[in-house]
Amino acid sequence: MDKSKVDYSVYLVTDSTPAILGTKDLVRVVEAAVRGGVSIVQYRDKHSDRQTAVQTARKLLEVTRRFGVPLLVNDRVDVAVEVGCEGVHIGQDDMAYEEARKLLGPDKIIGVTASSVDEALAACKAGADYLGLGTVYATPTKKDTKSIIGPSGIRSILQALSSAGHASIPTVCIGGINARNATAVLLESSAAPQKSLDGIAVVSALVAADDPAAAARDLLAKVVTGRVPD
Ligand code: TZP
Ligand code: MG
Repeated sequence: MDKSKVDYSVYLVTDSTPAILGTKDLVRVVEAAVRGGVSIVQYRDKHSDRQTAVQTARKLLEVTRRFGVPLLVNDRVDVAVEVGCEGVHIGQDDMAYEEARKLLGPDKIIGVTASSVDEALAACKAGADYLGLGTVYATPTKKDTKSIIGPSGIRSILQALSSAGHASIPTVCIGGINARNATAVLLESSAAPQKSLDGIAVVSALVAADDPAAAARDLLAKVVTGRVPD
């Protein structure tokens, strides 16, 4: 995989809790969502033990490889190393970027969460491959979320990235994004002509959907219309 060619348009972050997944099978949900147009998947699982996480990541990797989309693991760098997936996503309270890079090597994708201009610039300087910006809107999916920054907060970060010479780092936003608000969020977040978002990251809009393939198709259409060219 050439990490400079990753498509961040519709970024699926998984959740295995009954409140969001219901009684569905996670691997089937991911497969349907990827069929519908999801372009990158992050396996996020805050509850399973290591062995279960490794098993699940392997099953997801079998699906994502079949469709040629990258699989990242949230937080658990050791799990990503063990299964050999395409990379990780780390937050501000997780393993430091430098340590993750040492464990993963130069070719893997490391994404970093940023909620402020300072965090975004620091992640860029460290060498992050992409940024997850948010939280855009409060969401029941992540109750401990630090800062709700709205589309205007995203726009400030994009402006600062551009001014600091980091206009080319891919960015997605996360938090309360769904098919109803995706187009508006993309437009309102944009700091075009300097810098716009590359895509949207969602949990419940896909994982809780009755028809994840249709939901992914719908989100992709919204991204295609809402994304502002730089
Ligand atoms: N990080 C910030 S908000 C969030 C994460 C993982 C959860 C987003 O979930 P949803 O269901 O798309 O609002
Ligand atoms: Mg984390």
